[in-house]
Amino acid sequence: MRTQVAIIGSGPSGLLLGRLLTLAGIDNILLDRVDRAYILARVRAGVLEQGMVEMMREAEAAERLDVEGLRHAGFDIALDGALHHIDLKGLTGGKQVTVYGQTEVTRDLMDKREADGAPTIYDVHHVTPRDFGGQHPWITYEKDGRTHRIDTDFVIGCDGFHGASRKAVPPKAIDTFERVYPFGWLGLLADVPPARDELVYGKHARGFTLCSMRSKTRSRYYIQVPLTDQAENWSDDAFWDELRRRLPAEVAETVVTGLSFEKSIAPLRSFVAEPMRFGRLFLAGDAAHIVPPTGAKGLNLAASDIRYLFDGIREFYAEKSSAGLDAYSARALARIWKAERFSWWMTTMLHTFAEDDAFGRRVHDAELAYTLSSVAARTALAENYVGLPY
Ligand code: RFL
Ligand code: PHB
Repeated sequence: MRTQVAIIGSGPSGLLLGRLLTLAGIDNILLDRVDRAYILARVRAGVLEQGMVEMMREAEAAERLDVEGLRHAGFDIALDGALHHIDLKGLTGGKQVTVYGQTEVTRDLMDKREADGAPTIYDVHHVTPRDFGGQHPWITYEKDGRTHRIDTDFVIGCDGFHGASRKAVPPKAIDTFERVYPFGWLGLLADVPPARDELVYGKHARGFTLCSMRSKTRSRYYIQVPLTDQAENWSDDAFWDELRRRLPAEVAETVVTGLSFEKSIAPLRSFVAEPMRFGRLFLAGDAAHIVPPTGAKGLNLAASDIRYLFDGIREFYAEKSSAGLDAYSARALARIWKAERFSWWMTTMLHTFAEDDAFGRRVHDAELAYTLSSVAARTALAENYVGLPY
């Protein structure tokens, strides 16, 4: 088999790139180690920056997003029993975010891909990029007990943090930077109306909370838990009680409880791999970087990577120039590191750290108190939250 671009991973990064390439007349194959239903069962991001929304429009996949996405002009931070409003729109000169689940983004892009007749090969094993240091890379993978080969111009690793692409790079060619946080987020999804119209990020002595949503009838809540906790040991009742205990009374009173249909614990991690290009192998999205979810940046960073990468690939075929591809890693990393900083900052400011001494606790509290009290600090928060320019 031969294709112009072989993409490993059919998450949002791979699907978005695939769709843009198909629209540009560049043929591509997507490979994933699991199947469509499994990918669509993963519950992840919920907040889209305007740049991501515009990428979906460019991909001609935003019909449903434009109708069902909820535009949010701000959010609240809960502290010491009170709510403090962050007026995103007012502080950024009119910018907003859109609440629309990653699952729906993925479904919309998969549906377009199927309508395009563009190939996706699911349930593949042992995907291995080969000879990407030269001009003629190829991939091998196993499916149904047989080994297959794809010859290609480029291999794109969109296979997430645990994928095979980054691991195919010789360790001495790659630098990694990592911070693992000493807690996780227990998330719950339920078909109940959200507590409020906007998101609430809460800091409390018992730990962080987040009140989010997927729609006007579906809520997504998170609470900070120790990494030693297991989701199956948290009953719905225990979750709702703990959530309400950490929220100001005016929010706790409006939390509508109900049966959960998803409950899981996500660890929090910051991670960057540099560079993001190795000859004709390119990394994008979670394959190259991870942020803790506090700043809602992971999916949005995947979108900016795909912006730079797609422009580079298109330029390569249309103008026979590799300038965009040569610049890809540096352009992407410049934006990634700013989002890494912001996500780390939001995380340290809003969570409780068991190992903090009294000085550390006071400084974290002062960081938040300052942010809430200063227009300059709230403007910096808002500017980062809505998304820095591409
Ligand atoms: P994905 O989504 O992990 O997709 C990778 C795909 O690659 C496949 N794969 C392989 N295929 C073949 N061979 C292999 N060896 C393979 N290994 C893996 C996988 O099956 C999968 O289909 O990466 P991608 O496309 O880069 O997308 C990144 C986003 O998923 C991620 O950054 C966000 O979900 C992060 N995130 C959030 N981001 C936001 O922008 N806003 C948010 O509000 C937000 N909230 C979140 C989040 C992530 C969370 N979790 C669970 C980590 C909330 C949570 C709780
Ligand atoms: C979500 O709705 O899943 C969500 C929203 C905002 C975040 C993280 C996750 O910062």
